[in-house]
Amino acid sequence: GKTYEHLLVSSPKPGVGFIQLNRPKALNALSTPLILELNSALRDFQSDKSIGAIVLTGSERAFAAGADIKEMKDLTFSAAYGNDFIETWSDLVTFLKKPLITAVNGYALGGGCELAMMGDIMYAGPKAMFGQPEIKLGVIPGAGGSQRLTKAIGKSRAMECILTGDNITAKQAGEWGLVAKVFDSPEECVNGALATAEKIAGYSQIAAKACKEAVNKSQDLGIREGVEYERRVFHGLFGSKDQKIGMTAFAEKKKADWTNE
Ligand code: CO8
Repeated sequence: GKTYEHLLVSSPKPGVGFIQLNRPKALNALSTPLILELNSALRDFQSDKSIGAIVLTGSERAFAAGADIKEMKDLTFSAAYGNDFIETWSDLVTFLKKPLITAVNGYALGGGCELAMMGDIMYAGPKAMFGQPEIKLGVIPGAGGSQRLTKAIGKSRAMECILTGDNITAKQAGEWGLVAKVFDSPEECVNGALATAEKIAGYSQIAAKACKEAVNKSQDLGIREGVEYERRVFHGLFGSKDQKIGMTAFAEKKKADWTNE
C-alpha cells in the first residue's frame, strides 16, 4: 500500500484496517498534513471491500495532544473562515460508513479528544487522559468537542471539563461512559480494539453499516422518529442476500457465509 509520513497503516487481522498516528516528537499533534494523510488512509479502507472495521490508535504516550498549536498560532480569522479551517476534519465521520474503534493511550487532548470521540466505539488504556484544554489557549473546542463530549457525559461534567481545561482520567471516562472499556495496559487496549474490530468484520458489512447508521441517527433524531427510522432500515435489510444467508444458517445450524450483498 501507500506509505505515509505521519501514519503507520496495516491490516494485522482478517478484515481489519489499522492506523497508528506516528508523529512521536510532537505527541501526534494533528497538523494539516497528518489530517490529510488520515483522511486518505480512512478513504482507502472505506473503499477496500476486504476491510470490515477499522482501529485508530496513537502511541503509548499520546493518542494525540491536539491540533498543531504551532501551525495555528498565526492563523487569522479571515484565513480560518475563508478556507474553512478544520472543515475537512468532519469528513472523517461523514464519509466513513465502516465501524471505527479508537484505542486511546496517553493524552487525547483538544483535537485529539475530538478525534477519539469520532470513533464509533472508544477504548482506553489505564493512562488515557482526555481533555479539552482549548480555554487555556484562548479558544474553544473546534472539531465537535463541545457537542460530542456533552452528549457522552452530560452537560455539567462537560461544562466542568471545557471551562476548567482539566483532564478526565481513564477511570472516570470508564465510569461516565465516555469509553466502552478501560484496559489494564496499553497493549491490551490496542489488542482489545483489534479483537473487537475482527469480530465486527466477521459479520455482514451490510448489517454492520446499517447498525452504525441507525445508532448514529439516535444522536440527531427524537425517539419516535429514531425508532421509525430504525424500522425502515430493518425492513430494508430483508432485501439483502445476507439476511437470507444469516437466518437460513441459523435455522440449519450452520455458520453464515456472508456475501456483503
Ligand atoms: N501542537 C504542537 N506541538 C505540540 C502539541 C500540540 N498540540 N502538543 C505537544 N506538542 C509538542 C511540544 O511542543 C513539544 O515539542 P518540542 O519538543 O519541540 O518542544 C513536544 O510535543 C513534547 O511536548 P511537551 O514537551 O510539552 O511534553 P510534556 O510531557 O511536558 O507535556 C502535554 C505533554 C501536557 C500534552 C503538553 O504537550 C501540552 O499541553 N500540549 C498541548 C495540549 C493542548 O493544548 N491541546 C489542544 C490544542 S488546541 C486544539 O486541539 C483545538 C482543536 C480545534 C480543532 C482542530 C483543528 C486542527
